[in-house]
Amino acid sequence: MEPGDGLLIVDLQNDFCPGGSLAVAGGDEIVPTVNEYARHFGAAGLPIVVTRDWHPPRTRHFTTDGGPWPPHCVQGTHGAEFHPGFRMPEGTIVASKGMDPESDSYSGFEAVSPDGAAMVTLLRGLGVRRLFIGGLATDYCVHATTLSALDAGFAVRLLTDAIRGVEIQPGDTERAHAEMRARGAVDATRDIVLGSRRG
Ligand code: VGL
Repeated sequence: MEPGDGLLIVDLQNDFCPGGSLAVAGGDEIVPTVNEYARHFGAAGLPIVVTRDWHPPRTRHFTTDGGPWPPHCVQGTHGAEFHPGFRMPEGTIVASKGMDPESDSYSGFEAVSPDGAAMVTLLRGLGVRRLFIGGLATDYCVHATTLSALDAGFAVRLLTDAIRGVEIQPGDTERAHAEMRARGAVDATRDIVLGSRRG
């Protein structure tokens, strides 16, 4: 970790964890590892941004309006809250996406900060050049976010011990992972990223 690094955690919300309406198997298992990354980035004074899916009750994203997914992460509901074990250091910025009822908004780069800044503007303003990405789900929002980050010119480290896939079709997660790698994302784990700072 060095100046220019930033942490981006995607959609670590109740509805994507076991018991939620669009649960990712083992989605909650990444929470302690995500917390460890967040603690280290926070202690190093490096930026931390978290996205949340933040849908209106009616959106073409939901099966109830002809879309692909059961209703999830509806604004103001328990399912839209972050996993209760997720510890966000002071200064963490929450960016919201999925408010447009006409758009799926898988990518965290469609999210906006509380003061309305687009993700790319926000990250550049924070001085981020290399983005460490974790969260849910590997084969949807993490995948889309990673490809957007690469397209926008950020170097990407994919935190493979802090992501999980939905795996609607067998192999989705591995295919997504392979594409992210092929496009330039580099796998990283706790030992590599935090190795020199543990203890
Ligand atoms: C997601 C499916 C539908 C995600 C969001 O966060 O990966 N997946 N909406």
